[in-house]
Amino acid sequence: MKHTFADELTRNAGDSIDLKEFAGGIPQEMARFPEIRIGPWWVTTRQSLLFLIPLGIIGAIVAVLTARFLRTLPLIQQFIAAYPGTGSFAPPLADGFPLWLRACHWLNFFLLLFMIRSGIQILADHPRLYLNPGCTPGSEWFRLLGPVPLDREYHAKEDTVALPGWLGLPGIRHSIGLARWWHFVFDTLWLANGIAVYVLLFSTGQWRRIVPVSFDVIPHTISTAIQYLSLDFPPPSGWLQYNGLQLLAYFTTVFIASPLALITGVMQSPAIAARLHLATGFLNRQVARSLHFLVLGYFLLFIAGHVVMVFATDALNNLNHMTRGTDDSSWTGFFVFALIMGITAVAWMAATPLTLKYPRKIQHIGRWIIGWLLDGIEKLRPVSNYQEKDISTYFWVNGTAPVSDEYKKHLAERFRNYQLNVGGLVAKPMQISLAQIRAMPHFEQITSNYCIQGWTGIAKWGGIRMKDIMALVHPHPNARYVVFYSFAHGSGKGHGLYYDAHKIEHMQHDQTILAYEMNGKDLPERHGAPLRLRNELELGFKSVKWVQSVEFVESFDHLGQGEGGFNEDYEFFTTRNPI
Ligand SMILES: Nc1nc2c(c(=O)[nH]1)N[C@H]1C(S)=C(S)[C@@H](COP(=O)(O)O)O[C@H]1N2
Ligand SMILES: [Mo]
Repeated sequence: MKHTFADELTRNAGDSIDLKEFAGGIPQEMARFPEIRIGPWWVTTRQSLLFLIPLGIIGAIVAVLTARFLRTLPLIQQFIAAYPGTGSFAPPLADGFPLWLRACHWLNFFLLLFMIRSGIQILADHPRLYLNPGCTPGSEWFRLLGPVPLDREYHAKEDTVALPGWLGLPGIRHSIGLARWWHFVFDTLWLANGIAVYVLLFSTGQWRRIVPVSFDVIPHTISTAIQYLSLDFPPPSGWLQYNGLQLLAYFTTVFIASPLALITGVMQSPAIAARLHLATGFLNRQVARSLHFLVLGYFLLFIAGHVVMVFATDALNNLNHMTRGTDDSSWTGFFVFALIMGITAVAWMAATPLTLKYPRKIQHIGRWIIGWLLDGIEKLRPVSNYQEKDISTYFWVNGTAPVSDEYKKHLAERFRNYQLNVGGLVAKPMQISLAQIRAMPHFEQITSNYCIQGWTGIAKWGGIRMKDIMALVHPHPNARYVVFYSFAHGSGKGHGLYYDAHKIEHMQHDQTILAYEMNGKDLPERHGAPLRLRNELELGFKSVKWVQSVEFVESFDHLGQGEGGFNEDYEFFTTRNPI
């Protein structure tokens, strides 16, 4: 080999974030207020969601006036007398709120806050929501910035937005790597808490609070809704049984919205989608992202309504229920609540500054907590192959093309003198020309690229299997990872080459290929000519473009910052990316 590629990676570049360099030094452009597309296609307009404010106010006034009018009607009065709110659908419990329930409730609240903040940050990395798997510009139904410029090559990283640091976690542009650690670690804790709640609900009888056992829940719910809306509330009953509206709100939150959040989250995983064939149709990642976002909307509405009702109806009593587990109206519960809020506020304010100050720690703590989970999902085998008709018309681009003279020369010569280096822990290191590569067995696959940022695109890739390369070079038994080095530099100044390490097991999969064709034509420069990797189990960023060298190694600790790839080193991404 001419030189070692490891030398072209910067060592000891530090573990901090310098905004002038981070993510290529993109300026901190803020997100716009959300815009949605409304109307059928011939009159489609984009409207800022601000229109919901006057609409909400008018709607609320109309609803209250209607409910008040209804309550003057004898028929409705009889109905409310017959169905006051509580009934046989929820027989009263023997006791109030046990300690486990109160503890799980507050833990759930705490975890949700950080899941929501990091979740919005993840959205800000590709702040558009679509229903089609190709993410065609202009087809998004929701966005946090203006239209995609179509008159020039536009990179997905330019399509990120910043958020205020108190809202997003950690706020700055393209901080998705760090946001994902928060999101996934807190998701996992939330899931564990949720499983505990399910088990305890059903083993203690507390499930009767929130699961209706008879259909009279429906008239009681209608009745309670009219009573609340008329601002003449039904009598409080929450200590031993909830009224219909409360019960259904909690039931929806615990048994519908929460599982839906989990399912629509997991459906966005490249590994699971590549295993279950989810890239097209109604289960595609863009539908999952959209639903995941709508579940967030539900949670925000629920939290707002829940908090308003706690305070609008016998607040001190409610706070004692959920803090001390007593049914009285002393101020003690309020003070316990204030303490919980104080702790939460401190954590809230500290999360962004600490994340920006110690990003490497966040990455390592996150990996320590959930690394095993990612490792497990990575054991799946990709099997999905889509059809020609599924190929996306537009395909987003990420990463800046190589600027080296060497690459430019190859490009000008149409890669006639290009040679792929394959070396490291192998019995027969090789340099293989593109002509030799083209003479090897050719495979095609139509698969979806899952960018970490959220976009997807389906393309037909043609090339050679990595396992055929391995059969030629004979890796040593101690080779555990395969490192792909690009001709291109990563986005930060002086950070060296773009590279990424893959598990050697993944190189044995039939769908792990080095592609030199895209959609039946020579691979275009912007998509990685002359060769790019496709590992269908992993997020897009691991599929290195403009590959110049492949190295078999036992460990990647000595490469770059030792995290397993350019984005792992400088953008604090996960090394394992099946999700
Ligand atoms: N050398 C190099 N390879 C790269 C990148 C890059 O920045 N540099 N970006 C990655 C990312 S983030 C994604 S999602 C895919 C996108 O592939 P595409 O640009 O062909 O759509 O390429 C990956 N390969
Ligand atoms: Mo990506």
